[in-house]
Amino acid sequence: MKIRLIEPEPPGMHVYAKVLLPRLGLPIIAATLKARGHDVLIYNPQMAPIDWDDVHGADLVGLSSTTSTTTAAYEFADTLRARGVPVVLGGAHVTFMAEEALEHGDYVARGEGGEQIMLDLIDALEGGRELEDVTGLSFRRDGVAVHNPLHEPCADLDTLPFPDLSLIVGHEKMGTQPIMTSWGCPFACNFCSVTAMFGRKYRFRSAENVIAELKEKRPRRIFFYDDNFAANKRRLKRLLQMMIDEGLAVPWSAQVRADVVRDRELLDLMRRSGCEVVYLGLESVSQETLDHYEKAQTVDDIRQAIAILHEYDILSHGMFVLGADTDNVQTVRDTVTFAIDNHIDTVMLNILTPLPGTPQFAELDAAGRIFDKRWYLYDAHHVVFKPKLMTPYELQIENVRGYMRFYSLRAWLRCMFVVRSAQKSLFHWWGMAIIRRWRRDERNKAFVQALKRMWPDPTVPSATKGAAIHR
Ligand code: B12
Ligand code: SF4
Repeated sequence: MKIRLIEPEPPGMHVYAKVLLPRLGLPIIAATLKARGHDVLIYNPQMAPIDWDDVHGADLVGLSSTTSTTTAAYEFADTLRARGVPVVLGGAHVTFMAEEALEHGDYVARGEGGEQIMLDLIDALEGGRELEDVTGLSFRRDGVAVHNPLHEPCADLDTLPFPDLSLIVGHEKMGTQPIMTSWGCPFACNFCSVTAMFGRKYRFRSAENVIAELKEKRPRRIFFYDDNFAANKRRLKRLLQMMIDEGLAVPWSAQVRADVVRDRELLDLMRRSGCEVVYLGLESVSQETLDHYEKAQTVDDIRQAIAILHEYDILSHGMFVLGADTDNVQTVRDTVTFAIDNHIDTVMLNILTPLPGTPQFAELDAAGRIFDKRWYLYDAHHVVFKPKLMTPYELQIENVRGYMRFYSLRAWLRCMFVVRSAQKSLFHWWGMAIIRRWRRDERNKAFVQALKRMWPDPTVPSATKGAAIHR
């Protein structure tokens, strides 16, 4: 069968807008389908334009999206369906919004196990089984939505094929190789959809299996996609030691929690195996907010983590989430001051974004506090809900001001001439450019003005005021 897979481009200007990092769902699916003899290619418009003539000739098109890219995925699905090309949608957003997705695609793959769902769906389309027997699939039968039970979580990740990135058209442009060594996360932060999607049970590939992938791909630089790379420190130490022993140590980065610094032996191995940057889910510098997010982390943990990482010459990228019910304007300002004072190397000041499938979404939606459901705005750069202790407009402008303050010209000059770190200077330059372009963008200007019109008076508690912009 001729199958084409597409991951739409993220909308608008974003810190990660130009980062060539595909999600690994489609490359795993593509590897599986290719092994069964199917003609399969992946389009990722960030790497190369979509060849629509090619896609229109496919027997089946698979679209993968997150919440912010789902608007584009739906547009593609509408066009393809109008031409009679069968479409299946998958990914985190449609898993939790299957009824909505069925208005655009013929089928929806929910949860994990996308590779098996595709094989079973193809079998069903070829008459080998009923659609009702495709685990994890949603579809319409006589106009009525049918949601089959979900797949069991994959018990042995070593059984999955290595993601085949070479099937992405334009993959040669990728400098950093994405590698995922574990799925799921033992924590349960209430704004995060990882545990709803992949569960709280932390599952990992064997070190041998990861080493085999590294030997096959020989990456020059790695981004370990794990949600929490150091959730099991013993297994990570073994993996890193093997990377060193096998001559596979290359510059790498990964997402970890602040608690990674509690183990000096691990930090030493991280550095020796090539760790350059860690992405720290710091979330907040207000203890009240950290507790509200159920983060199981203290402000002191954060302070200590950054200082210790610097001792090991590892850059820290601090990811914050702003806009909790316990946050006010001052909290946002304090966060930026904290980041500057503690020399966090780079930051992301994510605006709290209620992602479908999370407890946060359920709570805010039930309270009628989500005023904008244009999904392309769900990129953590736009306020789409009513915060409790400030207006949406205040949160939005404080966020932009916070970025401007952190990524200031003065800070960049300091990186260049005082800290003298080429890498840090480059990241700062990038941060400065992005936030300025974000502000200049006409759609963003209009969005901010609309918030200002709706919530002109900051003294009125926002959770009780304002109507929906768009549904
Ligand atoms: C790597 C990563 C990134 C990278 C690259 C992301 C990219 N290209 O989109 C970077 C760092 C750039 C990034 C940025 C962001 N990310 Co991110 N990211 C991830 C991460 C850690 C791994 C993605 C991955 O490869 N997963 C592994 C593969 C196997 O999973 P998968 O692609 O979902 O595929 C499985 C199923 O979904 C299904 N499937 C998927 N597609 C399809 C299609 C078909 C046809 C079928 C049948 C099945 C199927 O099959 C697969 C399993 O078998 C995930 C967390 C996670 N564990 O997934 C978050 C995640 C995707 N990110 C998320 C978010 C919110 C963001 C940001 C908006 C905010 C932020 N955290 O900075 C930005 C957005 C950037 C932008 N420009 O839009 C959310 C998305 C949730 C949602 N509902 O949309 C996630 C799930 C994490 C979370 N906190 O909940 N991210
Ligand atoms: S934010 Fe990070 S630590 Fe919290 S549940 Fe999500 S992946 Fe786990």
